[in-house]
Amino acid sequence: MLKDKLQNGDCLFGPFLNLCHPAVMEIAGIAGFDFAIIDTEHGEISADRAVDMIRAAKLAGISPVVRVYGNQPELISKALDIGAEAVQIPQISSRSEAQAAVCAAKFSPEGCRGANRYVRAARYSAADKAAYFAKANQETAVIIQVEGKAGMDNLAEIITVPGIDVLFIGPYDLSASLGIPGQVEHPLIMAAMNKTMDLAQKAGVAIGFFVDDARSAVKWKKAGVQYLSFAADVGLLYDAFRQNVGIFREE
Ligand code: 3PY
Ligand code: MG
Repeated sequence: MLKDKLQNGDCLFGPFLNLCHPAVMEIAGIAGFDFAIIDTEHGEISADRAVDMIRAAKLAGISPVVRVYGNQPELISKALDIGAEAVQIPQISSRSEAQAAVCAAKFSPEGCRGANRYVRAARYSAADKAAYFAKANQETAVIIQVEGKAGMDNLAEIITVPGIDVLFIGPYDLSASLGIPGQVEHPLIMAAMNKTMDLAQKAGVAIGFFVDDARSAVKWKKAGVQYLSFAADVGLLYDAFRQNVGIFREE
């Protein structure tokens, strides 16, 4: 499970998936990624398609993460009910928003996640009744995305919310919020990352970061970032297509 690996101190690497086919998830697993993020925020994927990608992930030995499209309890519980090992919540800008996200991801007494055991995550009721709810709280991870100026200003309070497994910085939205859209290598973004690393280290929370290329992922791995989200299936496919078309046209 993704959460065990994070707790072991492993550094995890995985792409966003915007294409809604289980084979894409399988290929990501076969290629050796640790996790893949099914992107229902920006991709074309809905929960009814995500579930087959989660099934494929389990077969291919890769951890399925679902990025929901908003900090809404029904989206968060649905992602976990269909079997995501982690839920990733975008655009968190205050302590109370982070608390609401964690609450929606945890069953009582730690949170307020809607309780239902006739779901895939509870093996459609085959899981032990009492054990399922406690186990789900322990095993599933909550990844909070801070990606705006307000969130950055409130980072010291956000990071102390109990139940956050990864504090993830979204450099693209952050760059847009800082008035430098797309300049993800800008010193302001690097300063935000350094601030996050300092605070996260003190709070004992793992950090996540998005990178467009594998070399940057290596750089952040060496700096101690534990959850590296790398590009997206569509961009990686485009790069491979383009590179091969280039080889063909040059001859
Ligand atoms: C961002 O950079 O804004 C993200 O959400 C990562 O894809
Ligand atoms: Mg974003």
